[in-house]
Amino acid sequence: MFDFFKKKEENKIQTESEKETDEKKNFFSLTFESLKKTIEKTSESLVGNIVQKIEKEEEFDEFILDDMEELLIKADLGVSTASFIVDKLRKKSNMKPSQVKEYLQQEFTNILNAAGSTELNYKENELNIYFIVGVNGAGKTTLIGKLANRFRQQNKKVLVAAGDTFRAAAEEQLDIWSKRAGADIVRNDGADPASVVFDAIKKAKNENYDVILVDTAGRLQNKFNLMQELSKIKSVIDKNASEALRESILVLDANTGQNGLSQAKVFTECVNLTSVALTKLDGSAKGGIIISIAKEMNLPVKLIGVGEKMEDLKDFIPDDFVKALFD
Ligand SMILES: Nc1nc2c(ncn2[C@@H]2O[C@H](COP(=O)(O)OP(=O)(O)O)[C@@H](O)[C@H]2O)c(=O)[nH]1
Ligand SMILES: [Mg+2]
Repeated sequence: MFDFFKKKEENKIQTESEKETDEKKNFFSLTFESLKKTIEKTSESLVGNIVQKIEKEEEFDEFILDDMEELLIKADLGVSTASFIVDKLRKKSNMKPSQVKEYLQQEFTNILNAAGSTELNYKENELNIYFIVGVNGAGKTTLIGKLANRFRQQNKKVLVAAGDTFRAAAEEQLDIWSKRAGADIVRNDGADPASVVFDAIKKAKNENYDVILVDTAGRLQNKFNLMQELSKIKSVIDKNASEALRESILVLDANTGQNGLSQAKVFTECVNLTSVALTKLDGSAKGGIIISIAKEMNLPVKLIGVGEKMEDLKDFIPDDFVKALFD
């Protein structure tokens, strides 16, 4: 009798903590159903089309393997990742086309896991600096607004550094996002971005901030200047906050696919990137790029943008992503 009640009590506690996990999941990561919906089109091009076509064949011959490689490239996996996957398959002489789905699922999982932990770096009671880079329009400023909101929800003290000083409108936009999120901002219209970051570090240290989010410009038209600007910001952080935890995030628009990826390679030259945030995954058919980023840039995708609203930033969880792709 007593045991019975005890058990019931335990069950109740478990259910409440499960509920809490679910609520957290809604805020930080997508539920399985919404993830499935978000990557519906990607799943169709990356899995549906390929599996449907290959699965019904008798044996893997060169013709079918070539076909499969082409379909993978079309689904934005990129030439080198597609041929890596197909070459490996070519060597597995006992594999049948009916197993193509399991094979792809396993390969995608392996590639994503090999790119490293997808958890956003954060250290309690330290200064955490997020250095956000990427081409114009990729979604940097929006990402900063969403990240500011996320850290504020966790009661962190957040400072935003307006390092895109080229367009006044850019700082205005950042100002609006920061206020909405309840974060403070350091801006100095028209000033050198590196000096804005310098001021932000000083303020953050004096006033005990937990987080600095550094916004930057992304004008690829003047590549040399942009790279110099970013290198300068990087050395300001190196010199003035070497002890801070740093995450350097490349922001990529999912819809730009392979083209975006090759553009983005210039950023690896001057910023020590630690991760990628893939934006505009909502409705995109080109989400296959995630596999390509992991394989070719050897960087984990840590965050995904799934809409224009403040809460539309989610953690990227490889196992969930692959499961939803193949479901
Ligand atoms: N649908 C969708 N739109 C987004 C997402 N992230 C950013 N955007 C939109 O993309 C456009 C460019 O974003 P912005 O942050 O200004 O890019 P930046 O030039 O890199 O700073 C804006 O219209 C944003 O609303 C996303 O995850 N989903
Ligand atoms: Mg911007």
